[in-house]
Amino acid sequence: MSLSPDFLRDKFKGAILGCFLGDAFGSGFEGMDPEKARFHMDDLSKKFTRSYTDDTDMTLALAESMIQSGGVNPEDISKQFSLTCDLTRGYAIGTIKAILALKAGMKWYEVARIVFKDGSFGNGAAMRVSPVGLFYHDDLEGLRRAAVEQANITHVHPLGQWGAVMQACTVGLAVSQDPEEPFRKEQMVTDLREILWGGPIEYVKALNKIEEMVAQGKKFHSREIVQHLGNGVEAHLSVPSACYLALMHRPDFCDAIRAAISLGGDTDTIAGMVGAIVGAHVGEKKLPAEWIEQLEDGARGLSFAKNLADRLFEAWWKIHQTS
Ligand code: F2R
Ligand code: MG
Ligand code: MG
Repeated sequence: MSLSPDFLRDKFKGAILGCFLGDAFGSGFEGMDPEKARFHMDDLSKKFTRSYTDDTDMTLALAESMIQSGGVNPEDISKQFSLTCDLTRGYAIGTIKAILALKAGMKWYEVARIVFKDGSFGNGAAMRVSPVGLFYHDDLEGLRRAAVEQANITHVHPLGQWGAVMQACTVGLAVSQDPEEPFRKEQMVTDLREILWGGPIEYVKALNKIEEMVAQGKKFHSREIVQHLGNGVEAHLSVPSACYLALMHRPDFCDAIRAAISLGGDTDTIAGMVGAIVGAHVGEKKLPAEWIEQLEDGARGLSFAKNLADRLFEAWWKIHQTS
């Protein structure tokens, strides 16, 4: 499959804005139980400025560093985190402490066990990883390495690392797919299984469950999705749900985000991950304009994010034109 450079650029923008949209529209529901989240679903059609949280904040920081470095460089990423991450944007404790330590001058390889001695299995490394999925979409082995390397700054627990691998890979596979061609969900699960080979059993079990659910051909109710795949802040209880929802609901972006929010729990993060995957599949032009116009602008808002996605594509293109 060969996609035109213009379409690939549109897909890079689709993934970054898709994450921004899912995060900003999902954040008002974070921590609700599924029934309450579904009850408030009409709030999505109200119009007001929607702010982003840590999910987008870290995604933008990671993309910025990758543009500067031409790929993943943990030392540079940690500098970027300490420079631009805004800890007032709903960060969780493990990542807050790691970034504060970076700001205080500790090295990137010293900060990931400050709060949790075995490392964090939160979904923080997965929620920010879409730039890796974009940049390495044509090199899945490189993608796996890069996803773990960027995770290691804050999330050295295998569940945290491999959650980032699963999310990055799903974004990467979505970039490579032509949305005009028939979408083979089963093939996507097979590809994911291959890349997650050797990882924690939790992801193998989740993929088996996703395969079983996909094979039934119906869209499961949110209650069943939570029961089978989770809606938590833990990477292994949120990344599989995001992956399943994106597989089942693409190419309808709004439908996919609504389904993610209706799970309750970690809604900004699951919707952000779903948004990145579906956005990578369909591209920016297919994202809902009436939702995009509600996103906050300003120093690191909508215009900044669009420009950054463009520059990430340029950085990728520069390497691929000359290789
Ligand atoms: N922080 C939140 N939500 C809280 C409410 C925010 C509020 N609305 C506000 O505005 O202030 N959301 C964000 O955090 C999640 C990503 O978390 P991350 O970056 O992985 O952080 P952390 O602390 O490393 O892990 C999250 C929690 O998971 C549990 N945990 C992780 N590893 C553990 C271990 N080894 N042992 C025990 N527990 C572990 C802890 O409860 C961590 O705090 C996203 O939802 C993002 O949106
Ligand atoms: Mg958040
Ligand atoms: Mg969250």
